[in-house]
Amino acid sequence: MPACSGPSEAAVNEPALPKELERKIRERVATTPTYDIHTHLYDPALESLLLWGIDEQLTYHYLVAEAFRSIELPYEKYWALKKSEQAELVWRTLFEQRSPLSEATRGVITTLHALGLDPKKDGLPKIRRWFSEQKLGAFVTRVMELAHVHTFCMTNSPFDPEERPFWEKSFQRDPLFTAALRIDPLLIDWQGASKTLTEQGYAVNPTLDQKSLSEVRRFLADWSKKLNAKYVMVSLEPDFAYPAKSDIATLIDGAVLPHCLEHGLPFALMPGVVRQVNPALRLAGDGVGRADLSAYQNLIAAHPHHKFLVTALARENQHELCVMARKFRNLHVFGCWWFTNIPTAINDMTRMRLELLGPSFTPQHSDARVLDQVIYKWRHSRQILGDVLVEKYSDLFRVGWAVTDADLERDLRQLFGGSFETFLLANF
Ligand code: FIX
Ligand code: ZN
Repeated sequence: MPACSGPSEAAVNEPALPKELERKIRERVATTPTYDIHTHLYDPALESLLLWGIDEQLTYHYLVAEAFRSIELPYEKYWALKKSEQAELVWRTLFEQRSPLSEATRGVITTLHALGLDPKKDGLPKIRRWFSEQKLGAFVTRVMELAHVHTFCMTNSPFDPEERPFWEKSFQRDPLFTAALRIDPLLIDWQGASKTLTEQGYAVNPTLDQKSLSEVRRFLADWSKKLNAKYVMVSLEPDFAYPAKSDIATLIDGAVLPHCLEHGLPFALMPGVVRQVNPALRLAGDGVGRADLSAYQNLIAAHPHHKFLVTALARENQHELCVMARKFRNLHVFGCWWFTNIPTAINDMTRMRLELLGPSFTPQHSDARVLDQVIYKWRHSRQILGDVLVEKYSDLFRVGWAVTDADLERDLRQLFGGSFETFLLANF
C-alpha cells in the first residue's frame, strides 16, 4: 500500500480554470441582472417613504448602532437632533475619527465611489449638494443600473399608518417595485392587531374563534389583492414554537396558511430576531438569537403542499437550515439577512449552501432601507459570490467538467432570482 502523501499526483497537476474563463465568470456574476427579493424600499409613488441621499445613508440604523459605540451623547439627545445633524455626527464619528472598516461604513464609501464622488476629498457638504441636484426618477434608474437590479420586492404593511393610506387610495404602480404582504403585528400581537382589523372593518374579536379566523383570511385576501403580493412575510423571535397552543400557531394554521395555499403564495419566515434588546436605539435596537428551527421543520413537514421562504438571522442556524432545505422541496432558502450580511458570513453561508443545495436557493437580497445602499449591498455580495463560484467551477474543471457560457448563464439566472420566480409558480 503506497504511503499516503498530500493530494494525488493527478489532482496537483490538473489544470486550474483558464484565466479567461475565470475572468468571464467574475464579470458575469458582477453584471447579471437580479431580482432583489426583500427590501424596505418603496415605489417612488409612495413619495417620502422611499429613502435616498447621503443623510439617509448615514442615519441608516446599522450606522447609528455602530456610531453609538463611540459617542457618549445621551440617546434621547441624538434623537432630538435634526436628521442632518444626526448624519454629521455619524460622519464625524465613523468616517473622520475612524476608518470605515465595518461592512456598513465601507458600504457608504463603495456607494459614493460608484456614484462618482470622492468622500475623502469632497467632504459631506459637497456630497450633500450633489444629491440635492439629483432627480428621484433618474436616480432610481441609475442605482438599478449600477447595482444590476431589475426588480425590487418591497415590504408592505397594512399596519403601517404612514403606508396604509397610499394603498387605500391606490396609485399608479411602478412595475419595478413588486410587493410583499408583511404581517408581523397580526401574529406577534394579536390583541393589538385585532383592534386595527376592527377599525379597518373586519369583524374580529380578541378570542380567536372561527369567525375571527375567517375575517383574518378576508383581511389577508383583501391586502394580497391590493398589493398584488408575491408572498406573505413575518419575522419571529427565536422561541417561536410549532405546533403550539398559541395565537401565532392558531393564526398560521387557521388563516395564514389556508390563505397562502388558496392564492399560491409562499409564506416567508424570518426566524431569530430579538426585538428591542436596547429600545433606546429604536430601529437599531433589535438583536439576534439562535432560533429553535425544529418549529420550522415541524411547520414545513406538516404542510407539504405549501411554499415556505426562509432566511435565518443567527449564523448558528445556517447549517441546520440548509439541511432542512435538503429535506423539503417546498422550502426555499434565501439571503444573508441583516447581521449575516457581512463578508465573513456571506462567504461561509454561500459556500455551504452551494455545497448542500447546488443552485436551488437565492444567495442574497439587499434588505435595503435607503435606495443608494442597494449599490454596495449588491457589489459586495457579488464579489464574494464570484470568488465562491470560481472556486466551485475550478473544482469541476479539475475533474473534466468545464462550465460553458450556456451553463454559466443558466446557473446565474437561477441564483439571481430565477429560482425564486420558479418557486413562486411551483405547485407541490
Ligand atoms: O424584519 C426585517 O425585515 C428586518 O430586515 C428589518 O426589521 C431590519 O430592521 C433590517 O432592515 C435589517 O436589515
Ligand atoms: Zn428586512
